[in-house]
Amino acid sequence: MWQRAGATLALGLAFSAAAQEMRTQAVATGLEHPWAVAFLPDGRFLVTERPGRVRVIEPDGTLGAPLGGVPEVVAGGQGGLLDLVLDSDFARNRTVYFCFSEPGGGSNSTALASARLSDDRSRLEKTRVIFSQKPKVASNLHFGCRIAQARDGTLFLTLGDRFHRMQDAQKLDNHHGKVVRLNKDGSPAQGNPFIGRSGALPEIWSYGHRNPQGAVLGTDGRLWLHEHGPQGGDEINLPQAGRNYGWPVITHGENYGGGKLGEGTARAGMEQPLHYWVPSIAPSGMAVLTSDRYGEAARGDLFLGSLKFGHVARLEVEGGKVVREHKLAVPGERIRDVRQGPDGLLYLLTDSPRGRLLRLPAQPLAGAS
Ligand SMILES: [Ca+2]
Repeated sequence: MWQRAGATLALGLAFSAAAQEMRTQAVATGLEHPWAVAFLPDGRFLVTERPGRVRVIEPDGTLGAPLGGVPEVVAGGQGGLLDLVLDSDFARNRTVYFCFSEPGGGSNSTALASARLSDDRSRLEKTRVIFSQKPKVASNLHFGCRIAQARDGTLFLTLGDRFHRMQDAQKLDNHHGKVVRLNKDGSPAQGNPFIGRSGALPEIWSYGHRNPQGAVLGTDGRLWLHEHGPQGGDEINLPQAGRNYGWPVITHGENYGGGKLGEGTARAGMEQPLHYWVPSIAPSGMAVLTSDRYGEAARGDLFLGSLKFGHVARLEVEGGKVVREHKLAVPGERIRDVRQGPDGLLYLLTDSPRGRLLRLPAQPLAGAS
């Protein structure tokens, strides 16, 4: 079912009902709940596994030993070692950023670390936790934890509401249900909207989020984000500085087991999503396609994984709006991550105790002539 906030199909927004089954190639197998994949300049891959490992994968799919230098993570539920990205200057500085569930005082929270990949690729060096979400909570849910680096080098990090603390998403004195924007050393980035406001944390970029597990920089340099709704109401947002994205006051979802949540779907001062799903697809991972490997019309589209329905959602974007949705079927798989490789092809991670790194070979996409 395809819907768009504030509009209906009567406005002429098209969608393709049938899922197109995708050809896939397995690059690597035997990964335990892989969460994020990055592409090293030499053709190798860097992959995180949720229980707390980072591995190098050779171009032929051989898995390397877990890297040293990874901090202790709280692995369990949705938590563990989660996202990882290369610094935009990785070729020179070999710096990576990764986020994870950080223990502390019997509780935990999302944290962001930087490290250097050793020259022999056997370990992470100079590992440093540069930011910790506050406060820590005893929960194994809703860590958020996607990283996107802006063109100016600052880092966006998505932070979940930790499930038990959803009301915190509307308050600025904590990091629950927020997007933060940080310098490479973890300090608040210049220009953040709440710097200098009493009672507000200076790292905050936007708020009123629930559990964002997808973040990517668009071709226009803006941050695109998706977030899990409760039962229905997964959203696409373009988080802007200082804006309130509504959770848990407004939502297109409902309580688990049914029942109204919040105050409905709209309220003054709260942003509407660009796109939403009822029922939920449970989105994770997101890429913007900049290549022409799947047909010229697919260039510039968003691709995001569905944990629930075994597909990749392709969203056609025009003028900063989502205008059409297509489903690319990858039957039987929970899709945890979607990235574009340096070869212009899309790569997926499947969420399973025997997870895989998949490549989508060049193939025309339906409706992408
Ligand atoms: Ca919202």
